[in-house]
Amino acid sequence: VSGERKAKAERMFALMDGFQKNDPMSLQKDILNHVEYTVARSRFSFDDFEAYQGLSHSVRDRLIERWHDTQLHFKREDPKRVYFLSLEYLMGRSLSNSVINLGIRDEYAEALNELGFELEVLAEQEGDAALGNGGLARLSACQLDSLATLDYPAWGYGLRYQYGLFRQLILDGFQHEQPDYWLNFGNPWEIERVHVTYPVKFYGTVEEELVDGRKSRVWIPAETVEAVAYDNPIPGYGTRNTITLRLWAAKPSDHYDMESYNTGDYINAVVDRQKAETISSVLYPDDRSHQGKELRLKQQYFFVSASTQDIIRRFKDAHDNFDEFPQKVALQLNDTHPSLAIAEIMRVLIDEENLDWDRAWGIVCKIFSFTTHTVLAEGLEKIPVDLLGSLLPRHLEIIYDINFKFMEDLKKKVGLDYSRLSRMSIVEDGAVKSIRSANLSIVCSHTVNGVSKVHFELLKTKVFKDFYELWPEKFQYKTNGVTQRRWIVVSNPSLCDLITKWLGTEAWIRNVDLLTGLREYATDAVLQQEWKMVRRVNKMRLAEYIEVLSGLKVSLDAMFDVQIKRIHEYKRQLLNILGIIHRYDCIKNMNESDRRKVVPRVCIIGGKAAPGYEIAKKIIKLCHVVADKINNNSDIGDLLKLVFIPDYNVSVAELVIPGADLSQHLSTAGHEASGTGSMKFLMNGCLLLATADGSTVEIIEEIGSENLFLFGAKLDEVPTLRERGPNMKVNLQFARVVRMIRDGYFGFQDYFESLCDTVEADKDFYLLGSDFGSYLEAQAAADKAFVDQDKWTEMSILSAAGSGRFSSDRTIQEYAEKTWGIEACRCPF
Ligand code: Z2T
Repeated sequence: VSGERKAKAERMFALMDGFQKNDPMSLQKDILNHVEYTVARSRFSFDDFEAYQGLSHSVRDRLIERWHDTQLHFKREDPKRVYFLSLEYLMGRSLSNSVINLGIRDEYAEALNELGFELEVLAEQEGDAALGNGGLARLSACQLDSLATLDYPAWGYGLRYQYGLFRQLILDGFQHEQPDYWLNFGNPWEIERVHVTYPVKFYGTVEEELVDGRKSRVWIPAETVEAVAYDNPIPGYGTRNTITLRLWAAKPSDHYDMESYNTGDYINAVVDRQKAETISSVLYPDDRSHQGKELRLKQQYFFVSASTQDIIRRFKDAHDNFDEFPQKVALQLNDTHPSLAIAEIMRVLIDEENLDWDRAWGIVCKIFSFTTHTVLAEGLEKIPVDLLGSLLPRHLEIIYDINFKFMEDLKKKVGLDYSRLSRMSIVEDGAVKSIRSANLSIVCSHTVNGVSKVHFELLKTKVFKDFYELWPEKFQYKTNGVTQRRWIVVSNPSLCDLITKWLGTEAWIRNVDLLTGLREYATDAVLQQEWKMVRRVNKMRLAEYIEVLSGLKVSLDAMFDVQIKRIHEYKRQLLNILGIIHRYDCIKNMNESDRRKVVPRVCIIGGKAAPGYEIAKKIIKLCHVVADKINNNSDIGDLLKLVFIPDYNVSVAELVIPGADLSQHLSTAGHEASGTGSMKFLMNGCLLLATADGSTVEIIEEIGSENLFLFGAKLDEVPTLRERGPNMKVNLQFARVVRMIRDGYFGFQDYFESLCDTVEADKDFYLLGSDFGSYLEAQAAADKAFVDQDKWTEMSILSAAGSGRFSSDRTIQEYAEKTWGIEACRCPF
């Protein structure tokens, strides 16, 4: 048999042309073939979108080739693997990133030119894959890029939502949500795996049964849904390694509810079956707190069950003793969203693989690591016990058992300190009895990671204080990072070329620490000149975008001042807008000679509000009414403009970030766990105006406080400022701008009342009032610095030069070494 198989393999190999060729001529042929046969358009007549389709299929072929080789290599080597479990990924577009990571961008660009197309133009045809909300989801995408680039044997698992994050439509200044049915135009970057499917079960009961003379608990589920795998190849840069992001879609199961077929109600039975697909149909658009929704819980378990079945199947392909599981498998929980995986692995090991509790528990405790992304209490997930008990009765039992044993252990260690015991319990006995996902994750993981130094301090002293005191060795942090491939090479090609030219090497694209080499040229007049040119061209692109969006013409000499991120009270977009109103008010009251000294600004704000978050939606409307007032005032002219960029997403970020002079990161100290937007701006040489929160504290360690504009209350001042209550010395300027809104200066007087209430002296939880003075000072310092363009450029160069530590390559390497215990497994060329 083996001789026969070998002969067959040789015959197959002979039929292959060898590897795909990447010279421009072969690429052209290939693109045209895909236009003709895959897209089924005539090669003599196709438009930009069809050209994009042909092109992306040709790129896809090249991805698949490397992906096969990588997967085969992993299989042969059988290294310890890491499985990254995340309910959200914000991948954005794939075309440019893929051709760059494959190392054939120039070849494709040349091939397309001869066909009369431009790579950059075709890349714009692609829609964003927006299967996530914000920072957490984009972080997952950056980390996949680093996992592939650093040759780690890694898999990403996620859900293939049919509707990604809603599109934001602004009508009359109000946010409206539109469904993002992103698969409408096809998705060339995924490979449907019709044979990689797993049944996922729900509901039913748990019964006591005798199995081999032993009493055991058996779950008898009532409903089955099928999970189908869609594989998305993730290419590394400067390596052949191409890893997998496997996304699950829900399909009706073949064994679904056979009974109703015999009752004669065929049509309704089919319609009912189809409901299975709703599980993976839509992404929840709240970036914090999803509380107690059955569909959400179903999504989480559907995801967890399919992924763990796949992981266990892969393990069993090569091993038959589960005690080896921890040597071969690391499971990373991206926040608590996939934390049901803990109970699921326990259940499979005990109920299906017949391990006893202690052996199963010993394994589970060695494989899970958990990263938490928030400091806000409302960000901590809770699952109502009633809901869990009805959807997953056996899992609830297992979680109760874990908790029982944990509580018994804890009593031995801390005694009968009931308030502590109840704080640490996995089960919360409140008005609604519920499971605390974070407690479950901490108890069952070997490592708990924070996402920045500040976040780590807060975890130890506040959020998870009790747990830290019990298990200090479990707690670590890995400062977040972003991938320089997407955030410089893809999105800012001219800066990329400039950096390569001055460093004399492209090596920084894989080793971003080399960027420090720019420091010695920070005052070099030639570099400064070239740096300014690159920045100006990027500002021009952004200005064109703004004009197309809003009809507004903005001056390239103005400072482009940007705040883009999800809209949240703690992120304080309101502080930004109040600052803009103040600036407007000042300019209006100036005499001619003072006006000449004003540094012109274009203020740019963008971001989505969760659909049910009323205050956030009011902030968006406020931004629009203020913009109307300012932009249409001839007294103000080019001195101040305000633009709201609608439908902020990854591809908009790629355009906006390279064109920003100044970016704002205004969270009240102690509220932004990390913040990764600031890192992208930093890499692109944009200066930051920020509070001492999250990642900013570590950015200062790298570039020095003289190279950014820091303001606001410090972490340790926040509690006292809050306790002090109504501030007696309310900042007069602050009171004045809030009053302007209250008095109806911008219209919509009643509508903004509740928004203004949130910052009244006795309610101002996020301390806008107390930080306002210091905010204005920082803004004035930024104005002053901008006047000296050479100095500004030096600061800009030093920002980019100091951004190396904020590469996700560094983050992932730390995870691999200190948390997962995995090693690189590089596919030979
Ligand atoms: C999210 O994007 C973040 C935290 C969450 O906590 C949820 C979501 Cl959707 C549950 C963000 C943090 O706010 C941000 O500071 C951090 O940089 C990012 O995660 C990645 O760690």
